Amino acid sequence: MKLLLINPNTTASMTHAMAHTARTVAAPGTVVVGRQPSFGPASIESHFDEVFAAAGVAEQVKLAQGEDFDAVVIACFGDPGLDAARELTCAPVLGIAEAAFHAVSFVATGFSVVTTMRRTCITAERLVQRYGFERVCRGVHGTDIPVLALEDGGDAVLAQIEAAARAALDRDGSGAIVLGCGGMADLCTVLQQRLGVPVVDGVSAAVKLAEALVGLGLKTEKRGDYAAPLPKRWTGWAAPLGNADSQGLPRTE
Ligand code: 2AL
Repeated sequence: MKLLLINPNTTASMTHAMAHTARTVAAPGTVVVGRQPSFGPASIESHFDEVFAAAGVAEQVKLAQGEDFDAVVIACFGDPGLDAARELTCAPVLGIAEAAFHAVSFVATGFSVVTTMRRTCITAERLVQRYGFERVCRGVHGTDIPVLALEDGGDAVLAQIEAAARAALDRDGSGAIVLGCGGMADLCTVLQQRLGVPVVDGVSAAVKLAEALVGLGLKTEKRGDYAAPLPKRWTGWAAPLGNADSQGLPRTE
């Protein structure tokens, strides 16, 4: 199967790192293509960042129409543009927060999220509510590590996340950790070894769940609100997004 992994921020090195993690867990027959929006913020750490990231995700899903992707993964923990992406394709679309919450609830009755900037905790808390995981999520914890500091953060960043995870497990009385940023994907294995509890990276979880959904032959429904958006005139810099053929939209690999 062919899987489109969209990094909603515009940092190409982070796209490559997450695509690498995705390929590590993917089944032998799964081809992972990593892309990011042609515009928008280098990292997503505010509501303002997030609205443009959501538009960038929609841009890339629209641009990929006709490429026959079997599944799409939105690899930012705020799941920006998830519903819009589902309108634009029949393939299953998974956000990494949603995928991580589902995966961890199979192996623990209570989990804690460890994320980046404290100001982004509200985004994860709202997603917990939106997806109905309030009874399983025992807490969301910020570390105030900027998203881009995760790249080449080395032992100091790893140690900070490990310490935050240990504190979260104690304080929340939870049995598992969810990593609250796509940029933490490559830390999952070592953290699981060190902490001795299940540690879920949403990128890996989303890839494996996407493979399962494709294996089940499930596609995004088109009878209801996930039907394609109605054609209409668009203006300004976003005008190409309104074109049926997506002309004028740059693809960024
Ligand atoms: C994220 C993420 O996963 N990627 C990004 O740029 N911002 N979310 C987060 N909570 O740090």
